[in-house]
Amino acid sequence: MARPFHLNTPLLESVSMTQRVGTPVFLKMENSQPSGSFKIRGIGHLCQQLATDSKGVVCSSGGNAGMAAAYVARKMCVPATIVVPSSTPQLVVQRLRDQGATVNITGKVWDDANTEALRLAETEGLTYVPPFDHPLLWQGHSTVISEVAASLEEKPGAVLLSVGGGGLLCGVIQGLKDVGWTDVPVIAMETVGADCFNAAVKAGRLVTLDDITSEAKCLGAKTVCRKAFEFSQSGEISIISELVTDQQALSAVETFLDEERVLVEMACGAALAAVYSGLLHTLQDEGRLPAPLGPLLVIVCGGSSVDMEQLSHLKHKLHT
Ligand code: PLV
Repeated sequence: MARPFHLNTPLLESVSMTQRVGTPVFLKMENSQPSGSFKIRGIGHLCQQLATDSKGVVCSSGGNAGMAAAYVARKMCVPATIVVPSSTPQLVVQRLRDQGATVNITGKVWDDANTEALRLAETEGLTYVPPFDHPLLWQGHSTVISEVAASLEEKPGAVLLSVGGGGLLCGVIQGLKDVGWTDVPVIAMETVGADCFNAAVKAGRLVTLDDITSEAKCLGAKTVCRKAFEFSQSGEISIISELVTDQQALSAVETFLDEERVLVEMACGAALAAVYSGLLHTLQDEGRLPAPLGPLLVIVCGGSSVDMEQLSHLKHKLHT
């Protein structure tokens, strides 16, 4: 089998988060992947399976799936077209171009960009790379858990992650099943206004949001993938779906920068906010999470849609 494009990322114990949560907290540092996020695990795997003889790949993205597709395509010497919505910050467009990709800006939200990517795949004969809805992506993402299982001595008490279209969630659940950790609950975080998974869980069916009103644009799919919804219904693994505000997600990004010296984007801040906002304690008080909780595994999903300028722009916009 070809060598994967992703790296085995560091698993760091966070002293400050451990103090806050009162249980050991381990950070899986997916921000240190070559493309800046976990997305390269699934997209690298998918492209190795589907794009070896491709005349080009086309990926619709809020940013990070595109970064992964552009990186992988460059390594495979295949041209990449990345379709992003107009909400994508200029800094991401530039970073995609720096990876050698052609950037196509279409529509207002990811769903619009995806329609265009599917059209291009059809008319130009390009290989379509979905950002979150494909079994090969989930298989690639599942390696994040097998890596943890190989290095963490104790089974985690819970896994904390962010949900956009649900690809990471599906991959983590697959990984938990692969290593036999099916009794480990997953805390699935979204922001208000990019909450397609939470809406589906509440309604008991797939829900398409009218619009994406959150600034966490990389969580901004209007409909979660069917597999993620099915996992929430099957009860094979307990999934706790929770929301934070944009302000909480942004403030988590800042606290993480101060305390861990790592800059991540708001999509990742949504998961981190569960620690900093005290949500985990609330879940324990409500009996929805065990107390005491074993080690908490946080998937630090990362993201490239952030720099100091973007951070101050968001602070200004959200009045934090
Ligand atoms: N971002 C996707 C989907 O956007 C993208 O195209 O990049 N954390 C970060 C930093 C992300 O970029 C994403 C997804 C997620 C978390 C959520 O992952 P998902 O979509 O697999 O649930 C619209």
